[in-house]
Amino acid sequence: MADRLPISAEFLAEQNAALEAHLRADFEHLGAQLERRGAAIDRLVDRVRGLRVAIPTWGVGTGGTRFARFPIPGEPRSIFEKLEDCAVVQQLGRATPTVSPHLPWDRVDDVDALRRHAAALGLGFDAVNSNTFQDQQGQGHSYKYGSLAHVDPAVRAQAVAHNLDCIAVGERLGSKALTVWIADGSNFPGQQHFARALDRYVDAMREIYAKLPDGWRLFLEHKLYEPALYSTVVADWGTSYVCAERLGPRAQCLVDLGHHAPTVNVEQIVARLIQFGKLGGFHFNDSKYGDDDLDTGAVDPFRIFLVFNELVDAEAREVDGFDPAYMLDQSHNVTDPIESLIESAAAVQRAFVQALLVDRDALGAAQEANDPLGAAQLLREAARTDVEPVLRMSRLGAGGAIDPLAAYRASGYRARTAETRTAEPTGRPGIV
Ligand code: PSV
Ligand code: MN
Repeated sequence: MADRLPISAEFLAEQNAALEAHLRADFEHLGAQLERRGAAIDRLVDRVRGLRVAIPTWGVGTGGTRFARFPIPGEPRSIFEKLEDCAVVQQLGRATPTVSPHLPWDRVDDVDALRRHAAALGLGFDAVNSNTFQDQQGQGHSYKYGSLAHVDPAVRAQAVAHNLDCIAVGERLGSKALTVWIADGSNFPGQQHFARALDRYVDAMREIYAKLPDGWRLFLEHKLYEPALYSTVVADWGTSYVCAERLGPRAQCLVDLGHHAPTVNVEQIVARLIQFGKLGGFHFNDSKYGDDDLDTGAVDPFRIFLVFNELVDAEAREVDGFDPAYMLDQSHNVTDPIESLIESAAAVQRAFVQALLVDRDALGAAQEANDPLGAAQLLREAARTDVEPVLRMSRLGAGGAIDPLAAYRASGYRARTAETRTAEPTGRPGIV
């Protein structure tokens, strides 16, 4: 149980007391409106309370671009401090009880101490992310020309060993999945043999898959480009799907919303992966141009609503084995990351509740009757419903803040960490 939450319970109660009467009035009003549409508001509160989205440990540090990084005073210097910031997001927002660690960025000597530290802050661990896109100090071989798909078997062996180490650490942390994203690819036409590179990747992944502990899943994260700028080995969901299929039932595809060509229909990809039993999970973020890693829902909230429309549809149809893991993956270059993560977690919850409001029988009927506008209208009606009172009531009931962003700003948390976290960070999160 959490025994050292970063924000005091008294402060939180004061903040909520100032907002509760208005919330109750708004909630009652929305409840009456939704009732006319056949939806029970209390049920929506229960549903949103059951939704969990993991925070990426690297997301609590200020990110950067390849031009510069602008650190903020008080940002975390170690994984222990990162967890404290994650705990603030969870304490106020109550949607993010787990963190997704990245190794070796989060490597510590005493893994059990890390797990205890997290538990004391009310946090657990979600999927572990491996990192074979950077060279680490003392490493025998370079990843400059790739990792799991490298032409040299010694480099592949090193990358496999790193992934197995991630599993070993993850087991001690209580994780149940490994997410593998490789930067392997090429910058020049002809540089890499497309088929051989993919074969090498699958063979290396087989070695990792073979060592998955019971109850674990292996998530394959595809990405169209960057840092490789001509081709990447696992470029798209189709490649990811075929690889996951070859590996076996516990290998599934992870969809990072920013890892596609700008015009790709991501919600259809999600639907396809669900249909083929291969949707493992998400890295949520938003983008305008590429892998921008902007806050979830910041640019195009309708897109994440459409993704959740597919997820809720799958759940309603009780699709066999449907159990996606929800995680954020964002880079915060101009904001306090805690604020961005609070808002992004709320954006995920909002899209979920709005998708729950879609009248699925009516949608099915409109589809069968060839009524395009009627079908689109059903989605729009759900997406433009202001479900904020549902999110707020859910947080209040779960011990969080009615308005987590306002509570965070009033708490003075960052000013406090600026006083105590004075030395330079020992490591820094990646910027990819
Ligand atoms: C790659 O762009 C990615 O989305 C992968 O998930 C990495 O693990 C993460 O970003 C961290 O930089
Ligand atoms: Mn990602």
